[in-house]
Amino acid sequence: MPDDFDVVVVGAGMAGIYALVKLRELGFSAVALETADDVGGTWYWNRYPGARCDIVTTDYTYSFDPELEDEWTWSEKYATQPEILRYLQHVADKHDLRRDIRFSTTVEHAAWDDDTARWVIRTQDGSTVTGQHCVMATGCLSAPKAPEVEGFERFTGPVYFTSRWPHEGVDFTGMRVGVIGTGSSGIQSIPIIAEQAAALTVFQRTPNFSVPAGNGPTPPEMLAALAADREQYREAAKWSSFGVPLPVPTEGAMQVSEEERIRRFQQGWDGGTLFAFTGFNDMLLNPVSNACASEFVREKIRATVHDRAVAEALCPYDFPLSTKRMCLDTGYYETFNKPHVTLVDLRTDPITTITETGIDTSAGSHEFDAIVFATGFDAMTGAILKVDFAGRDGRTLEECWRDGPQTYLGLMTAGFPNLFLVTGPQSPSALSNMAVSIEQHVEWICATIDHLRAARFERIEPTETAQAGWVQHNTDWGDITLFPRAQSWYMGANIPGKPRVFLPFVGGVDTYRTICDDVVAQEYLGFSLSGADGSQCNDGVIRRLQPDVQLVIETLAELDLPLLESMSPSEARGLMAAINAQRPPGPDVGEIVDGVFPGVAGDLAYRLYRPASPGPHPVVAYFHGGGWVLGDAQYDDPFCRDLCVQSGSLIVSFDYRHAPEHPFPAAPDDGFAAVQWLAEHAESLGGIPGRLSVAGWSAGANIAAVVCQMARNAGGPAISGQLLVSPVTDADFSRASYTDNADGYILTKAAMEWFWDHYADAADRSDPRASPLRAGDLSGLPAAVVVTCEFDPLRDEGAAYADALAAAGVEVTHLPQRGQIHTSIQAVDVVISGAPARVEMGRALRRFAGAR
Ligand code: NA7
Repeated sequence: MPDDFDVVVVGAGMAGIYALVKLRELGFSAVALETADDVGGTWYWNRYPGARCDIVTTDYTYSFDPELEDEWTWSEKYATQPEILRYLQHVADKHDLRRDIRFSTTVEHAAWDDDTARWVIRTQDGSTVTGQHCVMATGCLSAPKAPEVEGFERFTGPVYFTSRWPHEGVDFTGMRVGVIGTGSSGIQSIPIIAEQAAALTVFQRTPNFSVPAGNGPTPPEMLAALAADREQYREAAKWSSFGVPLPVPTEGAMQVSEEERIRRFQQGWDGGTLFAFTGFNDMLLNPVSNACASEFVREKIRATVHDRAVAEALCPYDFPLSTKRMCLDTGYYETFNKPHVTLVDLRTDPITTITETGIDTSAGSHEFDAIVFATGFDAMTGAILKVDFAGRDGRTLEECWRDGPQTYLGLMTAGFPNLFLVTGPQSPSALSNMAVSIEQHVEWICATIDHLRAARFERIEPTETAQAGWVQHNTDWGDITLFPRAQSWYMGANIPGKPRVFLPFVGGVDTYRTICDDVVAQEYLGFSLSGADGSQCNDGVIRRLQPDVQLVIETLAELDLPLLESMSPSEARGLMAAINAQRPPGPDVGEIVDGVFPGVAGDLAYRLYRPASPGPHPVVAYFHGGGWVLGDAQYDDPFCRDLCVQSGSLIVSFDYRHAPEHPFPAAPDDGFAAVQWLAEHAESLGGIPGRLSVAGWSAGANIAAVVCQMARNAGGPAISGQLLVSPVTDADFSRASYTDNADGYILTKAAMEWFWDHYADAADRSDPRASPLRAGDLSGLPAAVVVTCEFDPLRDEGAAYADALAAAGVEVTHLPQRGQIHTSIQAVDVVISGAPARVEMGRALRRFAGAR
């Protein structure tokens, strides 16, 4: 009979240690299986010279045992590997964990036996243990990458890997040493190896950004913040973005003067932390802000390294700052001023082979006594996939993850019941302070196992729906950042053949913790729980909105604004003007001209946006949103600028008379007058005569659609296309999107009723000039692009209009927008996830112009 446990933990590093403590506390039988002959994980293996933590060590500690804080005093701001290893050994000893750890034991294979509801786990010596649950505490950066350099085995001298450094240390005194790799491990070890070696050659494939660590005793202000109120400090860490309490920035880097920007960059630089550039809130979102910070660091490199060519070779240009993990160094760049240190830039002089005596590059041969590989890890998935997992249906984990990891919350995988991942892919993991993330995961996992026991369930497993939703959400988060622009291990790009997907969850430790808590609060949403007595499954997707849309909704909710329907039109107009004043301005255009045109009942304003390119340009009549009640020609200013830039067209945003002062049909009548006027004046405005399209958002899209029908009915003017963004097309509140999205997504059903009540009498609402979907004949209308948003009460009527146009033979493209709400798709520079749709809209207008 194999040994049987409630829980088998794989790994006895920081995560495995805490898992054992917690499981024991809850009365579960547990064993940890560990390859090494001691605890420590990362801190057991990575013993290379200069190996240190890159999070201030007082933050990189357990919080579960407050006594530890008194028992342990860290000697430095960034503790060395031996000191951190001693700390972890101390914790293991203090909690008497070693009796539950089997050292020198490597898990090779694990198969789920559904009949017994147990994982059958085989180790390298052929022995087997079973456990109801298996907890992978194998770390994110623990499976070293293969050397991947031709001729690797030929070198006759010693070869060292930073990730598997000899316990007795290495003395490089008097040696000629080659180091391959300039990530964190290379950058930490190179200055120290240079102190010993007679000659050091650094082989650099991609230069990295590194900030001086400013190491020394822990800064008194950090100790004081901890000492003042430890509990509060730890709580703040748990609810922070990175697992470290930091001030939350409120400004983007481009919102301050250059002088102020540089001042704050310098302040961050002097602070000596990984978070040197988090003083602005857009560093990982806005390429322009990021480029400024990148150049700041490059300037520092140029100012430090004397040889200009070497300095330039050390300057990173290939990826935005922080999209590969930032490094912290002690004298790294200065090392290249030493006469015995040489840099080989592998981008211009690649390695051709390793030989018996050294390394050949395309430009020559380098002789060495020792070679050091600091070439990194198969990050985040490598250590998990090293175990050959066979799940419920016999499918292997490797097979299921062939196109990238499939997880729910980074905690579990469908088809693999009771298999838990600590800081797995698609959780904040490597983008956070691991100590904080490990504690959160271990606590969530243990509470879940405890819940199963209490509720008499034997198995838990995510549903395919929940998992697919989470994988999408994780990708959506990555996509609004600059991370996918780097060939990094976050993207799996450092391993040949590894799928290129963004691995960690980038929404922040705080957001992630809220999500995990929400899942539990919603009866384990997206998990299926089963046992002899029955089963439970509240299936669903935990986050369906685009991440930035969710943030906008949360931010507005915090403002606790009055409901639209509780206000008078003039109060609503005042509120919207105040909100709009806070928006980012949108992109620069060539020129903006304000003017007037003759509306049906007198002059009305327009605002013209001219592209920077030489004219004449195609012309677009644009109608703003605001439910026929709110707004003016400048109401959608950022969106109009963006449309102008994206389409290369002259956008003319027209005012029209508003309800309730001027109810239906004043708005479409003015809209039609505007289009007629624009057709006649296109040339004098700098447009191409005859190249006229219409566009609008929301009620403005309603006007645009109606104007197309009016122009068709009147025999002109000729309109070559209509871009309808979240259009109102019908006064029918019974469609599913009105029920599904009645509330909670900014534009509510009640608000739409309020708009309609001000705009049109019941009798008028079926007039096609109010509800264009009601037109008997939709044939002969201009080509249309209809954009609808998933969480918009107007979604289904927009889709219905697209369908009806298509049925009438009109050329139609329908662009449904996943995870967007009525007000998000045109929110330029606020909702980044809407940017691809805005590019599509620009293309549509270009197509219309070309198609005439
Ligand atoms: P990293 O950060 O993955 O760095 C590995 C380095 O090795 C990096 O500069 C790589 O260049 C380079 N590398 C990898 N393979 C090769 C080959 N075949 N030829 C030349 N150069 C190569 O690993 P680290 O161990 O330094 O740090 C890992 C994390 O541990 C770190 O981020 C901290 O969180 C702690 P590339 O950039 O791929 O061109």
